[in-house]
Amino acid sequence: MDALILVDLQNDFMPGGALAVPGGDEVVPVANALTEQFELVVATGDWHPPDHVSFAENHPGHDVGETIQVEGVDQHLWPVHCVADTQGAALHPDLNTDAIDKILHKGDDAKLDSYSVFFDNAHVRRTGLAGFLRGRSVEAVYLAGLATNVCVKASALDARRLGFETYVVADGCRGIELTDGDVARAFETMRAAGAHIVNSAEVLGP
Ligand code: VGL
Ligand code: ZN
Repeated sequence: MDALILVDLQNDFMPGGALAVPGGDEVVPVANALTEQFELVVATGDWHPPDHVSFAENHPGHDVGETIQVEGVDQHLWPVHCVADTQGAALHPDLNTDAIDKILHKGDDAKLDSYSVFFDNAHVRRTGLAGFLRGRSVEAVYLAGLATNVCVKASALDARRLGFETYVVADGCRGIELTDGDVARAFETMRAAGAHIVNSAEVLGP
């Protein structure tokens, strides 16, 4: 079976949100169209406590955009975003939630960041998604969402490591260029790891 994984289509990642991804809202109709092709649809959400390690404001003397070391792990510092149970963490209101079978929250441990939908960034805790998918005999995962070069990339690389056939729907993703070329490099890295980069038209068919 194939599963569609919609990564972090949350208000804070949309234009006007706390960690806006340019054009992030443009992928919502693509995501809705894709859901009709899949029997199993998972939507994930960043779900941080206020004292989360990824928030620059929790590291006095450090600013948004810096990368610091926390217990031996590189931590990029972001503005406060997707705080659990806030409007910013809610899924985009136009997303067709009736088509979603499971919502998975990640990044809910104050000390661990979790870009990937499968593991935290230090790879010490699983989210449980791999087991959930295997329990439903999923062999191929299709990823779309935000942000291409952060959570989508980390999820695609982990999906490959976990042995899933991995498809990334390019026009269903948008990224944040922290450095020029980040998004193009992310697609290259995912492709090099064995992920198939496809367009929604190929998935939706004629
Ligand atoms: C994300 C930055 C911080 C993402 C999550 O969903 O791509 N980006 N937390
Ligand atoms: Zn986050």
